[in-house]
Amino acid sequence: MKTSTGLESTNVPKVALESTVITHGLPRPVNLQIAREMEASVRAGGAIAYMMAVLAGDVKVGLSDAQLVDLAQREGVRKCSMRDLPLMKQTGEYGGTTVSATLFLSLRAGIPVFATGGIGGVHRGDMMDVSADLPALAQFPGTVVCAGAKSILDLPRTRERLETDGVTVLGWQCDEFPSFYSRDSGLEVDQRVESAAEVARIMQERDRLGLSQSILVTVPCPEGFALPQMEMEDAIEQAEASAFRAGVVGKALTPYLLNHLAEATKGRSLAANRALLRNNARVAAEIACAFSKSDV
Ligand code: PSU
Ligand code: MN
Repeated sequence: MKTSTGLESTNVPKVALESTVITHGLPRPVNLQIAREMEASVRAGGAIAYMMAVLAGDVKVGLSDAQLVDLAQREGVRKCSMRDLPLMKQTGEYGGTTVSATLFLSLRAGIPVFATGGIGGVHRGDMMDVSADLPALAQFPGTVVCAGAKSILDLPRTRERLETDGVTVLGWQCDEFPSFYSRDSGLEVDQRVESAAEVARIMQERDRLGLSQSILVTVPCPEGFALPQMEMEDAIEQAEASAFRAGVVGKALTPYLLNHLAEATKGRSLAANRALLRNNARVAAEIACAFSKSDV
């Protein structure tokens, strides 16, 4: 199949990578190192990595290392969600693409799987602050490999909303919906899966049925890096209170909270974030390989 970007969607395993996590979700200079590690994990898993981003107004499906370095170091990069996509050409801006934008762009490019850290969802405190990631997951049939939702969200409401929207939530060798830094949450997944082949079969069946929703493959943070849920809950509550006092809202909220958490955990949240991003990229590559074998 020829896709709209001209990329051949044959059975070469491909994995897209979300770039907002690089441009806005991680501090410098480690953001660049982690981006490279994610690409290396995808390659080690036998797939081609495509970092998705917008450079000077143009959508890019895969970046050269020089482009990646520039994006990771650049000031004033836009956090490019679905609503921002049609604006970028006009403004000529640089953008890190969020889960919603990456989902749309990767499917348009014929890439069926992408890896990220955590999806957006329903924010704590402000139930009207709902990420565009949720409607995008309901609308587009991708496969998103993540460690659950961002831990700073209202997880029960986010989980509920995924159910309402018909998004299939799989647990990668786990029974509970992971809570990003922590391996558990008390919330259930729809189905536990043990292997990439299982995920590939579920993707195929979704496509055969003509369903339009995404499949969310939730992968717990690797043991040894994961943090206790109780400790993170306390740290998140303090970060939320601090953001409220400082009047931080909207797109600025996630970067503010994540910085606060990294300080509160003396860098352990960042180490967990790094480990889970690498791991998610590897799992995504395994799934892409399994799916490409069945996708002829
Ligand atoms: N998870 C993180 N860091 C991030 C994000 C998620 O640990 O920076 C980004 C992702 O790109 C996600 C976006 O799609 O936050 C959602 O942002 P919002 O809540 O503003 O929709
Ligand atoms: Mn929001």
